[in-house]
Amino acid sequence: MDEKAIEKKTIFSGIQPSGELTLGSYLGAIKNWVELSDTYNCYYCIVDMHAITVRQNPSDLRRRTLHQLAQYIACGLDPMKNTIFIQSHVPAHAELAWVLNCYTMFGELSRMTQFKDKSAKNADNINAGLFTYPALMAADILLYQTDLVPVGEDQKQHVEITRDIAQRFNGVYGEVFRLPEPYIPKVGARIMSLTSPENKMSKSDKDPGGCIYIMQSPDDITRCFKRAVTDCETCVRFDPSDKPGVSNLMQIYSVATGASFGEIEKEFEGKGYGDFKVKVGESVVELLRPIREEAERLIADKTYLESIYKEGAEKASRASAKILRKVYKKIGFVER
Ligand code: AQP
Repeated sequence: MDEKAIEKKTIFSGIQPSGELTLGSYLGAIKNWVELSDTYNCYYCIVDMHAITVRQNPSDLRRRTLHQLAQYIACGLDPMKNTIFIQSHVPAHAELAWVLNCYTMFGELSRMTQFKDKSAKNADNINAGLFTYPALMAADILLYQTDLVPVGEDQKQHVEITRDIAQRFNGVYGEVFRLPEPYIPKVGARIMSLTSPENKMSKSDKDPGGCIYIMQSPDDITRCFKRAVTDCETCVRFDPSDKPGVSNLMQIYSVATGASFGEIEKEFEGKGYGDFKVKVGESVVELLRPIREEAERLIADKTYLESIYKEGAEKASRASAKILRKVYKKIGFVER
């Protein structure tokens, strides 16, 4: 690592391979990660251990994990500049998570929105991992002395509980962990489903029309946008509470083209939603085309992907070993 990298602030973020990456994963997370790569010392993880809080088919999970790595790189994350790795390859995550479990309160876990949402969706499998995942997430973040965690609006609560756990631990043992801050993008922070715009666009959504996937064909993308839910007016105006469907499409168009909401309203003044939806679809097709093509090329190159995730795991293991050793010493474990 060069000296400049040591001085840079640290960023950690991750995505679960719980489904194919969506336009929401790209605009709400990865696109911003790429922009942060030059300024920060970045750890970008594929959090496969989080994914198993919901039952996964093993071969799908393995395939999606590798595809996700290829898509990270295809989206512009340079493995030479960033540490890109698979969570289960760095055992320190599981080790610190167990310790932090013992500093996390039942009451605060019960208040987590994601636990409530996921246990409602998976009523037949409300397992302990689904409940205690915030301790694993806190471990992910705190292991690297992270300064900033780029997340979508919905994930802010996770950074808050991480800070609470870190503060509790520091309160007992002194300044061990750095307190991270959430870093939320202004636009793209919450991309909604195209068919039910009151819900977030989610990888594990059962409604295929609501989601746009990074690897989806241009024809499918165009079709999904043509069917996107709008409202009974014909006016393209940004108003998320009154016009959630149109506002979501405007947000997507804005991130895809760089146009402001004012410019978009002007562009579609007096035109119907038909034109608008076609234009948004076209912008997304062009945005995703180079990413899909590059990801397809990388997916075919298994040796390259293996070299990246092995090197990433080595770098992440080296970086996290120090803090784990310190934690074990502080709590009174005998040194190995
Ligand atoms: N629709 C979205 N809009 C903005 N940001 C989003 N993110 C995900 N969906 C959107 C951001 O991506 C990061 C990683 O998320 P994750 O995969 O670890 O978990 P998630 O938020 O639970 O994503 P999904 O797609 O909804 O997964 P499932 O369906 O498995 O629960 C986060 O920074 C998130 O904000």
